[in-house]
Amino acid sequence: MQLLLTRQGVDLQKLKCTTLADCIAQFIAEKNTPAVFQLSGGMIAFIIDAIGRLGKTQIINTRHEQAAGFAAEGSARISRIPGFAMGTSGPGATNLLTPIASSYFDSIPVVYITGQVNQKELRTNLNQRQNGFQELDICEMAKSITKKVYKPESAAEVLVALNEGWILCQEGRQGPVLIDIPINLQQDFVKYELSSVSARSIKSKISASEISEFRDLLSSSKRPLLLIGGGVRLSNATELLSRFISKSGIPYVSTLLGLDSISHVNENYLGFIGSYGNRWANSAVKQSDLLIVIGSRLDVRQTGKDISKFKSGKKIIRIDIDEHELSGRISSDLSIKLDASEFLQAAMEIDYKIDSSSYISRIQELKKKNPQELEQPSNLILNPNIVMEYLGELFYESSGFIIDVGQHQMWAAQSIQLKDGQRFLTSGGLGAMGFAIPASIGAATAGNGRWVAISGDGCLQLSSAELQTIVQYNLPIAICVINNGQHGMVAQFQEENMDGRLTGTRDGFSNPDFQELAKAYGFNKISKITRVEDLMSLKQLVNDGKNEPIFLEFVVDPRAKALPKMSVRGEEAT
Ligand SMILES: Cc1ncc(C[n+]2csc(CCOP(=O)(O)OP(=O)(O)O)c2C)c(N)n1
Ligand SMILES: [Mg+2]
Repeated sequence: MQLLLTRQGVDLQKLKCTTLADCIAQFIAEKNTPAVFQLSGGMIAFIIDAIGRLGKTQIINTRHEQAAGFAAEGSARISRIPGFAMGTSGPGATNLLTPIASSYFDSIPVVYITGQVNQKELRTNLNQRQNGFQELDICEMAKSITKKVYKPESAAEVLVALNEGWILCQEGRQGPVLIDIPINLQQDFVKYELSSVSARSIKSKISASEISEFRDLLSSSKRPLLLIGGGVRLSNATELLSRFISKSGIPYVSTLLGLDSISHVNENYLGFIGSYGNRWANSAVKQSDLLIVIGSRLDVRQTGKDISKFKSGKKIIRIDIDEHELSGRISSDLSIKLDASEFLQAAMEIDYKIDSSSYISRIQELKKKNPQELEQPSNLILNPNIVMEYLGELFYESSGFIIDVGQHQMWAAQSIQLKDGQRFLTSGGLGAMGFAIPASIGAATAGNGRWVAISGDGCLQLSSAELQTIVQYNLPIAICVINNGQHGMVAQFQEENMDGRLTGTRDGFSNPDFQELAKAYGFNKISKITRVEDLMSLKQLVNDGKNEPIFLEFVVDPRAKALPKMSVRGEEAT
């Protein structure tokens, strides 16, 4: 990238100069990101205008900056190209903080760009609260939830930040960067030429001693089990993993974020683990004598609070790209700091095959005896686990499911059987309500086919304005609202810990008429299901609305719970 800054008033055409805003637009266009997601505002308007004039990158206008950020995350997860989300200074920037945290915790590369007030308006005395209108130090606020924040002071520094930030968000453990650009710089004149810089490969190799220790642990194990986390998908190692599984014969279980890294239609798949995991999957972990954890940070939701119980009777091998995770709450017998695909490539070279059939059939037997839907009370009017199983079948041909946060999230993870390659996106580390609808907008912008957004009646109300975005861009998203008339997950927590008082979750909670809401936003394919017998009726509607927005509401029994649950009274986050 070459730079020539000039003063205003020169003949730009002659010098082949443009404004910095135009350079930013050009930079983004070269990166082929599926879209820029944004909500307008004066301090970002020059950049959005430049992107619009250039006409090479789609602009998706969301109804809230938080939605723009989640959409950029959804887009990045599907396209594997960093997403771009933008907002104006002040409230636009603070509205981006939640998705910034979400993409940080779930390691998704997103470039967030905020407009900032004119440099002349910036406060010089830090004891002064604010100088310019909507002036706010977003970099200071976002520092702890980004890989890096950039506060450029000149147009040249903006271009350096763009180039560096673009690379940084993708290398090593991925994550967001933030670039805060004062409005006066956006109008500076700059000469811009295509940059040839691309992401550096910082992958390392497994050492000979690590591989031999791994081999030794494997050969002395009778019941090895792979625990698959989100890192496998992030390192694009899903194919490699499935080859390693069939070559080695090792059975596997998955975390919430690992669910779409693995095949669900394989007898070696032993289910979804964790505090709301399938009973048989947690039993598989308990019975294993060697747990090989790939790309999972093993947080409390996965292990439960009692670490010694989780570790008991087994050796643990951990593979993670981030050494800070390896030295986190769960220590291991062998820890390998490596990208999952590098590890699996090395593992493929090992001559190893185990017959796990008796271990697998013991777990499959347990699954037959305790099917997921029987975890619920028997007299439910509409059992949510049955609804989820059915949604998996109904949307068998869809590109993926995007799930919100709450009981419905756990029911989906427990009961949807994903087809190979089908995606399952959810807000893992942050657990942010309101994620699913905007993230599905990003997914549908970046990937082909039908996308299914599963939201709760509580979560939907954090993002319902984005129904307009879905209809405006005619995105092929099927919204499935699981309506139990409450913030079910927190109500469950209250029932267990607060003698059944349901303040703010069922008491004092209300919903609009979702059918009328969908109609008002212009959905044409709308349906409401209250009985299990009516589920089949959706087939026709889904077929008829193949490429258009669909809105489905499932009224499930409020007595349904996210079960089984391993918990410690009052200490586990909902
Ligand atoms: C932004 C945000 N606020 C609060 C919470 C805490 N929380 C977790 S689940 C949940 C209830 C979600 O309600 P709903 O969407 O109806 O899902 P349900 O549990 O009923 O299936 C709440 C309030 C959160 N995770 N995120
Ligand atoms: Mg609910």
